Amino acid sequence: MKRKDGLAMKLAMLALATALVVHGHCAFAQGAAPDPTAAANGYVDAPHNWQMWFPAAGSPMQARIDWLMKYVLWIMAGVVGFVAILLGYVLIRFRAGRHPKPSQTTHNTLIEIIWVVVPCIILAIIIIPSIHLIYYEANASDPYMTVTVTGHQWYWEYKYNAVPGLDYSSYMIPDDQIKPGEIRRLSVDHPLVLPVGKKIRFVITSADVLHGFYLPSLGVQKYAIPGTDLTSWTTIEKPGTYFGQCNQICGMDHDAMPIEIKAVPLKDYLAWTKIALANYTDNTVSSPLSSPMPRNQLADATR
Ligand SMILES: [Cu+2]
Repeated sequence: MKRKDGLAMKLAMLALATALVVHGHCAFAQGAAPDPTAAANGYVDAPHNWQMWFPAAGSPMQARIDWLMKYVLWIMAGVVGFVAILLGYVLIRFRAGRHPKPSQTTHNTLIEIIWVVVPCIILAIIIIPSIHLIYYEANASDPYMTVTVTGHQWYWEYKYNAVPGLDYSSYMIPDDQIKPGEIRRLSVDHPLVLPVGKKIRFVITSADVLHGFYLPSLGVQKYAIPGTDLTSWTTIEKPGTYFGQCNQICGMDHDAMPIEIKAVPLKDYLAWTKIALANYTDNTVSSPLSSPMPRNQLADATR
């Protein structure tokens, strides 16, 4: 009996010690350095079911693109509506039953002047804001920072030109490893982290085939072409998580190379670069989460 008590006491002490260690470990984990990209978790920009328009603009570029799209759309709706009304009027008013003997008129100088001048005016009011936007988009000068984006089959590589050695790969998280808070087929293991309120230039290229670097809510869409650098830029207005996708068919896993951006305040971005430099140097990050061909494995597993 006494021996049993001793054993029970020892077990109780072991349990207490284990609990203290586990608690201590948790306390340590909680007390660990805060995630510098946490500020991006409040606002999430992702596509949703039955989405009809562009996503909410996250940059001045996309706000202008959105405005121009709607401006041209309403002009177009006016032209289509006007032509439909004219056609309807002609069909009813001049139908054979009502007009058995057709008019032989072939010229009307006033109408001919109108149908030349009015379309010219419509083209002018479309082309002026369009050219403004093209020049605005093309001006990638004086950025705060430049990121070289390289498309690979099938992942993206991000190189921070101003932070020597910061160059890493970003892979989609496979469907079976998605955790709460992540979005299936959009979330990645290592997102692109950028500061808000700063002009960011992207130099976009490819290591193998054509890819497309497309960020719908930030107004960026450029081909990634092997051997060629194309330039685009954006300024992200508020912290958040922004998603994009490769939009140039690039092979079997074209849909498995999404783009995830964590936009954070400048001080958080600078804190993140230090952590990233210690962990993501010289593109040595090969994802522990996925191989470059997750679909292949899936196909093998289900065969
Ligand atoms: Cu691609």
